[in-house]
Amino acid sequence: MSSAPQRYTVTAALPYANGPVHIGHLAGVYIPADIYARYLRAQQRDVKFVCGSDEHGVPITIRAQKEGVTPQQVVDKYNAIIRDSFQDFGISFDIYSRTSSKTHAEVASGFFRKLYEEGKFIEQTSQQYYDEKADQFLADRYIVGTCPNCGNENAYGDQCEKCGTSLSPTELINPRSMLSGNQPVLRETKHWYLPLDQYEPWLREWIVEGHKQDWKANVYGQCKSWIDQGLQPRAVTRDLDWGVPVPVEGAEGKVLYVWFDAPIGYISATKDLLPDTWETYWKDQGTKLVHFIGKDNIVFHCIIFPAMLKAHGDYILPDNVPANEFLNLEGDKISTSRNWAVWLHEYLQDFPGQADVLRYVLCANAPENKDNDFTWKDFQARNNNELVANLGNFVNRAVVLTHKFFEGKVPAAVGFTTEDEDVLRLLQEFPARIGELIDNYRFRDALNELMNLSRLGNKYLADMEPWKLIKTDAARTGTVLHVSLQLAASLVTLLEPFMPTAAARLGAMLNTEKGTWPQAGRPDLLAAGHQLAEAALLFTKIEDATVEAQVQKLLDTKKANELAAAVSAPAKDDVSFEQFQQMDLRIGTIVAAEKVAKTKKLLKLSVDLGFAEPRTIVSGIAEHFLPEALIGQQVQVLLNLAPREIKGIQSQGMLLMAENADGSLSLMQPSSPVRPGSGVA
Ligand code: B3M
Ligand code: ZN
Repeated sequence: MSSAPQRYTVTAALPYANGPVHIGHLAGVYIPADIYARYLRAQQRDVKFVCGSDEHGVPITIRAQKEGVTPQQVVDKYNAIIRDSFQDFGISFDIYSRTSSKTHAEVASGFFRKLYEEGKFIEQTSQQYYDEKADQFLADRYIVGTCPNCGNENAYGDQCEKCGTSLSPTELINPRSMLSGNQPVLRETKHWYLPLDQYEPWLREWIVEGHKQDWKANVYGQCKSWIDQGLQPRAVTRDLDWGVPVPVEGAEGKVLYVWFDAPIGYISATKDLLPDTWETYWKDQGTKLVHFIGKDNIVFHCIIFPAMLKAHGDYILPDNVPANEFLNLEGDKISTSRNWAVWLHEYLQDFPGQADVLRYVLCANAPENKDNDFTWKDFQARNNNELVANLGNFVNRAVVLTHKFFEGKVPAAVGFTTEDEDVLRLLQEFPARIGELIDNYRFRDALNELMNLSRLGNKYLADMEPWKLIKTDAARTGTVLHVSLQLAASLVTLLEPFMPTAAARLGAMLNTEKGTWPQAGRPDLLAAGHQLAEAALLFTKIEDATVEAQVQKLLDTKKANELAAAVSAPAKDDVSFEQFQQMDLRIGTIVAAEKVAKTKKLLKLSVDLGFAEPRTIVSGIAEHFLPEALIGQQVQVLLNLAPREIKGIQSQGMLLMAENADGSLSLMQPSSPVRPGSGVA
């Protein structure tokens, strides 16, 4: 791009107000979007950063049903939680709106009506799934079944979350209702469709030919494969009672499809923010529109919403949609239903005041081009080795030494050596280099460059050794600290998009404010004689015990999930009392145990059952118990199981074990020892 756009509209996906937000949301969408918006502001560009809660659709009504409350109560509750989390993590929206707002209802129905009146929809009556027990049509997520593409048994009626394919309910194999679990029936209903097939040639030209170079490969690839598969008309209305009512005659009981109204939410949020001038941010060709989203939203933002905007005719189109891939947690897919997540509000309870550390780690490890894994070990290592040992250490040394040797006043520079000049020259290159990476949505690389600046500072201090130099040359020491403090002052501005709180604290320490992006990198940001404030640590070390507690929390979650998932095996057929009495159940004491050679699972046991000789029993428990740990233990035995030969050994009976959900085994023992051979009845 040759010249900068006149203004920017930056959007971040509207989170469903059906649950709190977690690190996956932050890493995928909100941190990159926030870095971008803050950077543009530092460049003094005209930018509006808009977001809000997505409060319609089946995700909300299903949650309400689960919690036994109304949809309105659900969205009120989670909108507040989400809004607070974003604020606590410094996500600097110019507005955080809600799709339940009055403005949104007007904008969304106005949008629909215009398309309706201009004949841009097709009206179609079709057979759709209906739950006769619940007396309701089953839209989108009310219907689950097997994905025809990947075999996932819990694919939704609108999308398979496993493979990302967008589906229509009738494509599901073995469909079942989320409301009753029943198999639904087909019933006739009328809906309005956006004929995406008609937009296919245009989409091909706009994306496949027009954005091959500048859209991320993961985004471009998904779009191309969509278009190559051929686009179908897509219903934009639903039989539901929660949402924006369809504003035309004969549409009673129908609402706009949530994916029709939600992206319009970006427009209504802008209108809420700027009632008089919002249109320039959506209709003026000088505006650059950028959508930050996760990869599961690509089709909606790159194909469907642009087709809606195009059909409408008045709007600009997204210039870029820098979608991220997914962040996993400790090797497993993040999942709300399995509680496999680090929730933002919980993180802040455990790490108060450390939002920036998470911002840093999630950006440094962002799933920009492929799925990535968050681990607590990596979190700790990045904090301790990068934030504390590199960035924190550099600014701390510069400020502390200035206090120690120069009463906290920036010393004057008295003649630069080539080393000083090199550092100052390199410093001046950083803003443009970091900025270019951000302009190209390469936030990880940009952050790494930023850290290179403090690495440069650390190396300079280590080479110059001002703590030694002071003994022989105070003036030269002053120059070294002068140079170091210029680097630190630049960091106030350059750090701000990534870690706004740390940047503000650094600014307070240096008694200076952040400047504009182009000003950063100047070698004279702090004048000689400028008084610094007290030194304070920007970051603190995270101890092993702290992250181990987080890992333990996840292990507990895993255990709880396994137990919850374990359903008791169905009961077997009845037996008569006589049949039961035929079984000779006894308590025995294990007197010898050894592994059966060349097997993994088998132990050969000698069990004292009160007879003259112990009985030999072969049991498949070698993976669960050490032989020596079994000796002396009492166990329950089925004595009269017909003898069998196992690996050449006569086994005369069977040990009875309790089997846990996770497959582990426990011995069945009397609560106090009994005489070997005692009967069980
Ligand atoms: N609420 C889906 C999601 O939270 C959806 C995004 C809407 S963006 C217009 O992933
Ligand atoms: Zn699938």
